[in-house]
Amino acid sequence: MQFTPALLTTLAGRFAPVKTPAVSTPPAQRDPAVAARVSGMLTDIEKGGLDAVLRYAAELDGHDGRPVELDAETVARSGDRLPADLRAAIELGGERTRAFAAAQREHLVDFSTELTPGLVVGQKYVPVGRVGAYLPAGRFPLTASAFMTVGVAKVAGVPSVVACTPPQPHGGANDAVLYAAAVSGVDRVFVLGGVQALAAMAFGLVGDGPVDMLVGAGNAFVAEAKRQLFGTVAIDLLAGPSEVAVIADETADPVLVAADLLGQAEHGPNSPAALVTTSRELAEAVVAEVDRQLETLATRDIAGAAWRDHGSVTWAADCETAATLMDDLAPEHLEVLTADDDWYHDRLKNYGSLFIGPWSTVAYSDKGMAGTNHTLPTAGGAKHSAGLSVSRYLKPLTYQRIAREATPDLATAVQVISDSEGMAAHSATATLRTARWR
Ligand code: HSO
Ligand code: ZN
Repeated sequence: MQFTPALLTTLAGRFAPVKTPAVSTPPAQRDPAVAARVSGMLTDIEKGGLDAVLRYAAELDGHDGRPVELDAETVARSGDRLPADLRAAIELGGERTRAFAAAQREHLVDFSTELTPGLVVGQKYVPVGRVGAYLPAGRFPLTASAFMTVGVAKVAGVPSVVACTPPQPHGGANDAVLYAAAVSGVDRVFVLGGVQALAAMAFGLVGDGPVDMLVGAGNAFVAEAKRQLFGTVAIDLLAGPSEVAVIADETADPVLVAADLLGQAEHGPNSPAALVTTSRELAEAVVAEVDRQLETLATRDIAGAAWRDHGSVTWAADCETAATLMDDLAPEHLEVLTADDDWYHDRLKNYGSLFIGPWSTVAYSDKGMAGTNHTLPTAGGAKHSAGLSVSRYLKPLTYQRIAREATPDLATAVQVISDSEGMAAHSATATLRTARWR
């Protein structure tokens, strides 16, 4: 996350860097080597079918020849293999995510309206038919991902939701990920990882037929596979390294601010974390506090590298400058800890999801307990897109029911435009109706 140079010129004198990232260029979003490798794999799999999928699974993930589909019993009973408190937490997250998605669904209403006498047009929401969810389980399993992808698709009414999740060292799936998928209502689960998993779902080599949409985050290869399959299928979004940003003033607690910055820096060494603050004292306190917390953090190797290379602290002269800077970053997650959080809520335009006040922390949403979706745009994508939500699985299909009485209004204008374009057949569809209406 870096500020646009032109913006910084405009704001000259109204901001000052307090801690800058050690790495000044953002990590490459499109690595040609990754793109070429993924393209080769997709072509192989499209030609070679399931055999090619299994060959890649053996080569890359040590697949041992067992069936890749888990039987329904293994999925349904996955919770039995978990500690009771984890099982309960997963059930709670699944239910919260479902409840928020259901509330969103209620606000998507079918409607029709009569634009002019006899011209009735409308829209109705219809779910896509088949969704393929990728449930990552790499460095960290990200248990809640299934709520966001599988669970929300089910709330939208998607009839078939299949999931792929990479094999663990024992050859099977991660049980917590599996149970999250089970409580989310998954229809079928396959133990397949990476590009071969996405290709298998997109080409219909596993599941109930080719999926219409691929969702879920993964590593750079998974993101590249989604990019290349886009068009053949729809995708949710292309997620890069997870990000966090915080706007804080002199009323914020530096201990909480530092903890929340490290909370996402932990995702990986490329994860950006940015603080913009109107208080120089808070800026200094947070820089010191991050270093202090890193000393004892179990994941300090990752979070510390991320903070050093991609962490930033910026002082802003006033709240308007802070908001302008933050809208330029357009972070995936944004926390506001200030004396006037509502002002920021009104003013800010670019973020994946907003966390208002010191009691709202990103991890609550990350783990599904806030109910909101954690599949959110990164790398500035919040300037043009929102995160995954129930609406993404629903197509607003339009229709028109036009009565005889509306003919003069429509046909004459359509005839004139069609004739001016030289499109005689279009024109005829209108003139024929005018003749019959008379
Ligand atoms: N921050 C990730 C989601 C997540 N983090 C789940 C931890 N668990 C993408 O928003
Ligand atoms: Zn996270």
